[in-house]
Amino acid sequence: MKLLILNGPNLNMLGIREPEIYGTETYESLCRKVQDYAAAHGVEAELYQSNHEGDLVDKLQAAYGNTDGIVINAGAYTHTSIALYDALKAVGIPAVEVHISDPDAREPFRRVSYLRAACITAISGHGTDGYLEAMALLIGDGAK
Ligand code: CA2
Repeated sequence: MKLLILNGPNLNMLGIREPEIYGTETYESLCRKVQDYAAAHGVEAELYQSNHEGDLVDKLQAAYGNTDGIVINAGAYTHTSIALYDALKAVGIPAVEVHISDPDAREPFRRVSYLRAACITAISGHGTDGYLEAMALLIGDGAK
């Protein structure tokens, strides 16, 4: 089984600023955590981060036909991107939306997600553990 873990703009800044919102873990340690979890569950995980909307669309399209599940934290594009919604619908791969913080408890403009309707579910406010919860859901073993 192959999973794509897609991260959008500014998530490469994890652990560098705003630790009160996003915690102290860096993007590199998130990658390690995801890879360790994948190895422990016998699945392949590819991680990709981009600050560019079109790159994220390209990566989703490239997953078509070779990927079994997608974990997507599209960052601020969550709240703006019809292109990412269309790409998720186009590839038709089961996807889970993840947010480290709880966008619903923050500024009103974060309460809209364009991606939610193209995903099985959304996991928010569980820190980086949310990525593992999303992987567990896609793997189907309910493990954490
Ligand atoms: O809570 C999340 O995971 C978000 O997707 C993060 C996005 C934000 O726009 C969404 O509303 C919620 C922002 C990612 C920015 O990450 C930073 C990390 C460290 C320092 C500054 C930004």
